[in-house]
Amino acid sequence: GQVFRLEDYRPSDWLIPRTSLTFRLDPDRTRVVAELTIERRAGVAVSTPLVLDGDGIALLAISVDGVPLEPGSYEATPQQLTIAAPPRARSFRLTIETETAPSANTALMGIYRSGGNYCTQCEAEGFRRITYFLDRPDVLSVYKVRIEARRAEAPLLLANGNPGPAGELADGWHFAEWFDPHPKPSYLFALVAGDLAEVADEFVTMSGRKVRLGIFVEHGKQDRAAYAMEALKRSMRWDEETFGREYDLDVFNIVAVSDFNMGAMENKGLNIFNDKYVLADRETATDADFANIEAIIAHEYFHNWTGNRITCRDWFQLCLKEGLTVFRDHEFSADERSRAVERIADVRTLRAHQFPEDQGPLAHPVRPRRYREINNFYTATVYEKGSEVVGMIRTILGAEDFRRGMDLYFERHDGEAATIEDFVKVFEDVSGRDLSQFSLWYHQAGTPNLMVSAAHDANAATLTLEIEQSVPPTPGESRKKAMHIPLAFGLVGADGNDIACSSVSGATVENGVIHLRKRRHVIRFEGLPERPAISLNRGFSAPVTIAFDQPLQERMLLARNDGDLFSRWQALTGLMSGALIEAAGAIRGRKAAKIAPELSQICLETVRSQALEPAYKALALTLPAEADIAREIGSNIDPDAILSARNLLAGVIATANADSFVSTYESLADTGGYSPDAASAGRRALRNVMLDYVTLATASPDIAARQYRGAGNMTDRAAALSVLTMRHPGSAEATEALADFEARFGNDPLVMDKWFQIQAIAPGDGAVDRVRALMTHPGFSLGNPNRVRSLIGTYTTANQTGFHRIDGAGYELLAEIALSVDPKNPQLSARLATAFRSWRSLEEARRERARATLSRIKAAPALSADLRDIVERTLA
Ligand code: B3K
Ligand code: ZN
Repeated sequence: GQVFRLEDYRPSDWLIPRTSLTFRLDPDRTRVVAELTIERRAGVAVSTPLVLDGDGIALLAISVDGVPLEPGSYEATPQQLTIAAPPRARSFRLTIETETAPSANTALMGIYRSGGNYCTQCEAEGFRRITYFLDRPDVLSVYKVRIEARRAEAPLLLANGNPGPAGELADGWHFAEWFDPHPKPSYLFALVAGDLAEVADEFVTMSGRKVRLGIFVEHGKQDRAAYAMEALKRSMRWDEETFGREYDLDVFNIVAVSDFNMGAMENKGLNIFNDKYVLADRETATDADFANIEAIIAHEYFHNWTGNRITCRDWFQLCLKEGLTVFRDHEFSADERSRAVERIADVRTLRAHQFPEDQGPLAHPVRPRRYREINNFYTATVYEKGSEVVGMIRTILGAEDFRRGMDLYFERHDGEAATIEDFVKVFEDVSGRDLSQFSLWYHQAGTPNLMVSAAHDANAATLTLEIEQSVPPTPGESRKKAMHIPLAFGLVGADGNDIACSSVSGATVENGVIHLRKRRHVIRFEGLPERPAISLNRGFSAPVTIAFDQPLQERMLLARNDGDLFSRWQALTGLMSGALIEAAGAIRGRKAAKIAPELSQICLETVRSQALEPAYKALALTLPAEADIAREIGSNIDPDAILSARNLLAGVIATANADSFVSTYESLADTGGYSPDAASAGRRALRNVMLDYVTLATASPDIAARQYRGAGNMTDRAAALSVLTMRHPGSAEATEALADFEARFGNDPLVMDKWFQIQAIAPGDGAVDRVRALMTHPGFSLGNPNRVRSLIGTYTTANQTGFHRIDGAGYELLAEIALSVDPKNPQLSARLATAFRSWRSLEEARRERARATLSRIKAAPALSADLRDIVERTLA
């Protein structure tokens, strides 16, 4: 496939200031008339040909300024339209009529059908499946859209911008027009037509303008959209208050569809959502679902400024909108919920998804320099690490200058297609700081590691910290430069309080942040007669790994007392990881594994604390996932030993604290009322963590079965079901609960996704056959991305022992599925195949099986560009 390179960027010769589209909708023969005002860019030679992008386009007619083009004066292939000698006038009108079959579109890019409705997805390069266009984000156009449809089939007709005229046509057809005054790139185009129910509301902006809000869902599901609407209004207010950003159209619409390749899409004024991230009520959605809905509604809304008003010059700049918008949605959730809990959750996500990417064959910089298939770059690195980089800019500048920089960004680049350089420059300009070394975070792939050692000299009353940074090699980048790493820290005294230390040398230290800029720093703190416990990377100020052989006593002090709650959590999690790695090693060497009793004790103190909130306690008591432990071990991974170690540690903590955990579980009992708010969700989270421990301690399914039967909401029901299937697989209680769940929710695909998910996680060799059997369930379909992700995605990413079965049967199953999905939906098959990304860190037998399966996929005929790209990079 073709390789696209950042350095090859050049502006388009042609512009399209105005686009007028008319759709005549039909499932099999949708007609599209595109009337484009084409303008030669100043300075471009008159003889320059016009070349428009297409993807599978069937051309019916073409004219220039109303005159049909002679055959031979243009060349139209499904992939491209070329007019070798366009008119000499600076600007002309090009009219293109094409036809497309939405019902045959299984790739879910361009215009397609979902649940009997028409909808579109154009990012990144889907618009070229609708008509020929300059389908690149730096070509901004003002769109007018007219939709014609049979009223009986599609009473609702939506597009971007503000509504215009609408009315009846002959033969039961009708039409609606939409006009979007804001110039936008084609990837933000959207159209929806069909029969959906509307939940309507209103928002008054900071300057007093009324905005009509609509959320469109399947008939009968209106009640389930109430939370999303609430979240939307809170997002709109928050962006005004926090960033001074006001909404800019008369209407804001959200449509929920059930066939969607990702979470949601920020089309101007018409967000299209995976219904999983809109629909929720107590009976059908968990607290995690509610939190995701809040975050994604906010994320897409925030794109209106970071993405739509200011868009990307080219797709290499994807993190310009995505990293920044993730940063904004994280901030929103932190403000609406609990900052410490949000931070811990975000870092867990980063480590679970971005770290393995950065440490494996798919590693790439936050701003990549080359790609073959852009759809494969909507990654955790671009999104989550991209957000961390924005967070570090704020840490370096301070909140005030950061806000001034954002203000300048909006002022300077509104209406433009910008670059990462533009973004970094505004912060340099407002602060007078040099961020050139810092910019390596955008350009250099890999997770930096800090090797830390500490020495205390009681006589001199000094503490010396030696910190050496290194970035491991990544594909195509063997030599790395030293980065600017803002490392927040604290020195904690024996009483648990922070010690102020004003005399530091060896690195710049500002407001509790060490600025590492060289490969090696020797940092000396003076006036410390006693050795404090060193709390490093507070708040996770930099996305790095740290190797620091810190004395156990210090780590326990931090796990009990660190004033920074993120770091307190980190200290406890670190102790758990240490114990798990040791136990996994012992189990593999067939030796007895020992667990220090203090660990259980700290867990108990954490649960009993009066000061800590339940959501924090729940996170603190959750053991690192098997994949986390595998990542920390790093090589020669044996998933079975890791699972055994994890069960061992969970059992030790459960048994040591059995009584106390039972009473905590009981004290948090559901008293009937239900609210999805963060505090209530935190209590449920803690109760459900306790349920797992209590189930382990009692070695009985009784309490979980009781919780299942009495559950008043989906959070408690799904948690009980999952404890039953994990801890007592095959028991009468588990079987009964699974059957009950299916009987209750069999007709609700989104809820059945949980049922698939819970069974996909249950560990061990039996998982392969279980997943195969579930694939024949009537509720399952390889055609729907949500189903595939729930069953197959969960199995391959969250079931380490099941997927990495030593005989390779799990890999073969994934290959089979990826190859059968690939011809229909390449984005989905490519995403599935990323489950192989850490194959090289497995122990030898599994590694060889994984290699064989990957090679088999690679050799299969007619792979999509998407899947080929992932498989080839993974094997390279
Ligand atoms: N911008 C979209 C993602 C589009 C993915 C295209 N393959 C959703 C988001 O990040 O908000
Ligand atoms: Zn986004």
